[in-house]
Amino acid sequence: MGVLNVTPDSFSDGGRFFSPAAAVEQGVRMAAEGAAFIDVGGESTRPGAASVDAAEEARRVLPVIERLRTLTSAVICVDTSKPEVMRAAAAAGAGLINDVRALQASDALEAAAGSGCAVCLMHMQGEPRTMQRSPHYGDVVGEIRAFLAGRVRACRDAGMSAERIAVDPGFGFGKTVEHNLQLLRRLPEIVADGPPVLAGLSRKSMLGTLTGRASGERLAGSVALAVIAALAGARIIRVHDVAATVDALKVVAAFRAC
Ligand code: 9MG
Repeated sequence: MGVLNVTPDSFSDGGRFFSPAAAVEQGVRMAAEGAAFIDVGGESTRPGAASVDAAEEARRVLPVIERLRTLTSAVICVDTSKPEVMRAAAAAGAGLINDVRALQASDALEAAAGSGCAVCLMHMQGEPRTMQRSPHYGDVVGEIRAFLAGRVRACRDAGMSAERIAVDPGFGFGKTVEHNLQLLRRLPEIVADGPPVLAGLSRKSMLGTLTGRASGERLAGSVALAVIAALAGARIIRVHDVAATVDALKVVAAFRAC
């Protein structure tokens, strides 16, 4: 899954793809590099980012989704928590709703269920603005598994078939580096719960801690984390650097097949 931030302020590529033309070009490039999904977001979820209303978010993402839908065969995803944006994005051709709030906003579950889209339900402790202040868990893996199971149940109760649902432990969303590493090591337990698992680790701040590198210099670390996540059973890897990750995942696939 290629990351396409149509925002002025995302943590690693803020502003680069803010114009629709630049965003579409980048989406087409990522699809050509092998991305099966393009995740289009109009509001940054980095700690401290400004919030955006639904009308502005829709204004940013809808033209990009509509255009990419006609130019690539990749599934176009909308990265949003807002029901209005979910409905409009589905009408514009999005096939997957990626919600870092796991459809907990008012009316989001109904909007997603009625859209016909697949969904990705992510775990987050707290809210983006404050989530990294003092994340705390008794048992990080157990708590996240229980949360995701509850959200999958809510989606099933709202009428979604199991094939429409993926889950994501939410690396970096209200987690310390130690939490992230524990989640990665014990990812097979989350995979064993059933729904396909998405892992988003690309360029995240844990790599700053582990390597000392700035966000634009984290390619090697991001690919290493993608390989670990894939070997642990993650089915979708959300990344900024598609070409390098696809090469690495081809190696993983060959290794697993032999
Ligand atoms: C929008 N977004 C930013 N990071 C993410 C992650 O790790 N997973 C998912 N599903 N979405 C994310």
